Amino acid sequence: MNVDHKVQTLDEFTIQQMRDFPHATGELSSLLRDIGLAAKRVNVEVNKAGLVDILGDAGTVNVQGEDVKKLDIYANNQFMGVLKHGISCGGIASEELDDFFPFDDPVSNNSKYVCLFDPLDGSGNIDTNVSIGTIFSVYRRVTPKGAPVQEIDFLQPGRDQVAAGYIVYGSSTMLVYATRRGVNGFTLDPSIGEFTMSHPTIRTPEFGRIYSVNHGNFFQYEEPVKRYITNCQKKDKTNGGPYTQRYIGSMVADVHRNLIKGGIFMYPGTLEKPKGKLRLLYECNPCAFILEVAGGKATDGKQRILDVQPTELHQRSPLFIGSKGMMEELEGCF
Ligand code: P6P
Repeated sequence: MNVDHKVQTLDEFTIQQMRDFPHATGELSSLLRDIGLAAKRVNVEVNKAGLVDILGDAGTVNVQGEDVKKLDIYANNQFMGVLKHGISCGGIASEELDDFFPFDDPVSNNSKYVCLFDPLDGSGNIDTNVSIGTIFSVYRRVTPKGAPVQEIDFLQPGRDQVAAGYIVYGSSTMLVYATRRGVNGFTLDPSIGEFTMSHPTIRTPEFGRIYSVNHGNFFQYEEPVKRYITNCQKKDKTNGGPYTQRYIGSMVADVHRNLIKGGIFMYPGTLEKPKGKLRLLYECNPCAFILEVAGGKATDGKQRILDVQPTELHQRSPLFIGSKGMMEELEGCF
């Protein structure tokens, strides 16, 4: 009797990954299932856009000085809740929290991992029904177990991530995550309420024809960036083009499209904001980890994103990320 399912759910896949590792404790698998559960709860509220009074401004401002939408808070609390009551995470850092949050209970203090989140990236798009997303990053704690996690557990370079992923709440809801073993994508199947494997072993094309950048800042970018963007505009059939410019204004949606189709996403620094807008720890690092595992590249314009040594939880970084060949063309402009 064949009892193997053709299409694995996220839970089945994470358990299979654990079975493949004899020494696995199951903590990472459990943590990823917790994230999948919180994502399903957030998805229900995101899909109710406009139908409930959960949308709109929450009347508060987060550490970034941005108006916080109620869904930001809801999403933050969902991810915090499942991890605090799980067995795998000692504490989290989040775009919606001024400081890191140690769970500080006997089970959590003996857990192996810490998580960082952007609970709802692109939240400025919530009220106009544009795709938004959650981004997450997982590290082993570096401080001794048995006591609450400390800030140093969160200030690790991105190359030390154990896993990273995102959920994109779009025309369908997808969870994509990477470990060193590969990048896999799971699409939420509403008929069974489970994320099911839809994009196994994702590899990003070495070249694409999509470049994503906010042209409104063009004259504020440094010369090499302007040179690369101009080169993109000059592409035609004779030199690997023509390119098309696609920019949703929701990083998860832009990065996901380019991961699948090939392309480059850029959020450069500007004269006014040399470090750009995106957050290193819970936006740049997880996306960079995913792209590198999928065969792409990610830099801050000067160095590999994953090699940057963080000094602050909410520090910003310029970000250039995408297909290897396109990233090398960009690097040739510096
Ligand atoms: P701009 C959303 O607020 C976000 O953090 C990313 O998701 C998105 O890529 C970027 O900002 C858009 O910023 O300045 O181009 O509107």
